[in-house]
Amino acid sequence: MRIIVLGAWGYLGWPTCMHLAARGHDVLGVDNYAKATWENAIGVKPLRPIPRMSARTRHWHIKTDGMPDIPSHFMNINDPNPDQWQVLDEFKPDAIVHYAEQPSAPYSHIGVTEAVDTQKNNILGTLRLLWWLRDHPDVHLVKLGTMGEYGTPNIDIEEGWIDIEHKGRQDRMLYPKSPASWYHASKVADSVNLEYACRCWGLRATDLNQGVVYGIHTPEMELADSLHTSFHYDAVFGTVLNRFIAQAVTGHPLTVYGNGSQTRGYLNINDTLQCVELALTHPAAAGEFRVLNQFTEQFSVMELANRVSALTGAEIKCINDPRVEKMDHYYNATHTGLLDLGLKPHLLTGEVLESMISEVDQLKFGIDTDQFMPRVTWQ
Ligand code: USQ
Repeated sequence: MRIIVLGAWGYLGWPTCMHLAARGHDVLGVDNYAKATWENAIGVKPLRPIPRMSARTRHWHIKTDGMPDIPSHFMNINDPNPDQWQVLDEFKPDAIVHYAEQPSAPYSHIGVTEAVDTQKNNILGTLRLLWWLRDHPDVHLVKLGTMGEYGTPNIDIEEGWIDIEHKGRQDRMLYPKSPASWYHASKVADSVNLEYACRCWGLRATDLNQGVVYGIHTPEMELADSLHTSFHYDAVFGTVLNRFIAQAVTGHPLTVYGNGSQTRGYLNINDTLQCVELALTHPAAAGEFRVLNQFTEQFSVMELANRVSALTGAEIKCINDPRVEKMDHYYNATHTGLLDLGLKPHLLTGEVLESMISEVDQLKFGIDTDQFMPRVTWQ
């Protein structure tokens, strides 16, 4: 297939480019390095410096033999210049994987500038992409959504749609949303716009409502050290398990927010790659807005902390929750769609945790422990 990856420089974007190229697909990686601007603005860095796309492309070419190259292109999808979309016209993609969004809930709560920036970047960038797709309705859009769109309702979470009976009448409607941050609210708006574009213009789209991702390593990174992806452990861009591991190897207490009973869906970064590939190779039908809940296991934050602590001896510290989120809540989310398409989950075994701990341990002298405590609050 011919596939464009938007947001190709990111934590998931670059491993996705490599995963797809290694399987023989022709990939074009697109990014505008906005993430670097957001990182600089708040003074955080990934654990290892991340080469620009041109360097990655070169290293990939040198290290792989017979695999397709990964060309890259600089583009801000939220730029109003209509001419820039010509690159997409010329590439003639079968599908577009869309990761090109501000990915952090805490970032969107720093202040009004960051909240507006997040919603503008995410919602309007996606809207411009939908207008390009309007003229290319056969191109399948695989868009990264989030489980945090649903919040933590006191009923089971379905995959995007729910059958409702109300006053004796029935309908199939989008599952009600209750976002957990301004960032999650931007993803809700994206989903509404995607569904409308499929209904109105007959587009084909898959919304992958992803849980919290963990992991640092994918098989393609074994080809060369320079092919690694970004790993954040700070309180803004780091996700919880990645942070706990960085805290454990530096002797910092594990920062459990509140009593740690908040439960979420989680998945290994390697399963993100598998899920995206499954969505690409089993496209949504014309006019279909397909939603797949993309996670493999549910954990409470305290369960994760206990597991990291059991392997490392790290202290667990419950601190005031900087977010507005429920404790001791019901959580049961359906996630059968991707399993039905053939997903073979990599579960969070002791072995997987140990290998993550050992990889981060080797890099521990680069960790800035001042970045562990949360400084952004929701209220
Ligand atoms: N948490 C702690 N201690 C920490 C960090 C987080 O207890 O040091 C808790 C949070 O309060 C939250 C949970 O861990 O309840 C998950 O937080 P997170 O920062 O790992 O993830 P979140 O902010 O929810 O966002 C991440 C990604 C986002 C993606 C989302 C999937 O950054 O891009 O959309 O996971 S989900 O959470 O399912 O919405």
